[in-house]
Amino acid sequence: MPRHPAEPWRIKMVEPLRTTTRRQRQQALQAAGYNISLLRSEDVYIDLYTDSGTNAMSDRQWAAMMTGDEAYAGARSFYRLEAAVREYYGYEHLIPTHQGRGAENILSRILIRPGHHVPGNMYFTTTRAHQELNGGTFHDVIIDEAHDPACEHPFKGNVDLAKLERLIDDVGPRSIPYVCVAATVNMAGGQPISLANLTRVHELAHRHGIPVILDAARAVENAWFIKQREKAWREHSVAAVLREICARTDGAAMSAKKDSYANIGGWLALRDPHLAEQARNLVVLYEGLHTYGGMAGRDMEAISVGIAESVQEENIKARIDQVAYLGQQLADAGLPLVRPTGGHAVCIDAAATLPRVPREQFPAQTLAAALYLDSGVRAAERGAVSAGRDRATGENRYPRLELVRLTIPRRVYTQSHMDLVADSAIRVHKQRDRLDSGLVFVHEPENLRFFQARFAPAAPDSPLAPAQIS
Ligand code: PM9
Repeated sequence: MPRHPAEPWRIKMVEPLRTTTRRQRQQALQAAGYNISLLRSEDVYIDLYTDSGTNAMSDRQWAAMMTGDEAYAGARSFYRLEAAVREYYGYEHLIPTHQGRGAENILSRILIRPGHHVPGNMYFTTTRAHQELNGGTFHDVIIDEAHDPACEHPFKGNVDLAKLERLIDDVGPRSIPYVCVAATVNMAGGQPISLANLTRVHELAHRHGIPVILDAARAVENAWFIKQREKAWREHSVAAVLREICARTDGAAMSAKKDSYANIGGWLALRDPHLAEQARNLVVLYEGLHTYGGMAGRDMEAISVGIAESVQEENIKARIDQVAYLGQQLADAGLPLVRPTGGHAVCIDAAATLPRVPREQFPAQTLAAALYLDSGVRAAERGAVSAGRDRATGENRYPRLELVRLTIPRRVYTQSHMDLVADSAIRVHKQRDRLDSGLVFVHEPENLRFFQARFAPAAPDSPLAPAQIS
């Protein structure tokens, strides 16, 4: 068993977990249409669906919430948040939003027009949805290595500059409203971008008058990887590296539900005062006043404190180490994973695990259902179901990465929970040959279908089918 460093916190309050029998899980899975997104959380034992809004807040955050200023206009809590974003991320203008996709909506509405092209280092579900809803076309300009789960490249989030340059030449800089850079890259398994690469992206984009917008949801995790893996930044603090990342961008969309340990909230930040003015004009339509943007004053307090905690080295180290601990156990047992282990999740290569399940029967959705059935551990599907359909052709998109994402909430689960997850994932892996068919849609929503879709086993003898479960 690998040794694991002690967490830099102790537990002050606990929430009981509910265990279930296999029969109860089978019933819950059926009721959820075989979609782990539709399970009731009370039927889940260890919830690794997401690290978004599921983090444990600190005593400092809870204390700050009591000081929330709930004034409709001009709340003190907004100005605290604005000061925290200026200090740690370095952006001048802050537009608060209810969560990340609120920021993406406003950003896409002010910058994207029909016929525009938006390059990015791999798509993200909500980000691309808003780009497309505003008439844009997303172009993946990430390095090829990011699409290869086994590749050990230390910065699989890097942009392929040749791909970006080719797109600029092909469509012209005037039809590219911005370059969208995620740090880390969620759909690649939480893989970081290097500062050297981001510097070149910024130079190339600015040479053509194109702004660079950061998806900052997990930029602190990215800063940690830069400090570990990029020699020039080894002696710098995570806080300093975070500032350097942001300095190479013109603004950021942020889901504060990730790095900042908050249960809800987000923001859009911009350097350009004219764009910020346009964003403020929209925030009052879609989110709330420009000094709360859909958040309560107490939420803004929790985020302000969370931002400062997020860059504390012992916190970020413990977070990444815990993810690596789980990853190491699965790697040692021979599970095919996205390598190296990323910042927020361990991702199992479901296409490699279940080679006999056709892609149109969704191997990752199938494997996630099997894992839940085994132990009550809920993972997330990050493959073809998440990728959705091409809006022009209506065809399913089949990304090369067909992943089951074991996403670790921050400061929530212990090493023993990770051991239990590893045992279950390994057990399911050992029985993988029994899964030779997958799932088919019985209900498919138009937008972000992975959240609310319903499925049925493709074959009556599937181990997931009711008759097969003892
Ligand atoms: N990410 C995740 O589980 C939450 C729901 S899945 C759509 O990974 C990035 C990189 C994210 C992200 C959410 C958002 C949207 C933007 N960018 O969920 O709206 O990982 O706060 O943020 C989820 P919100």
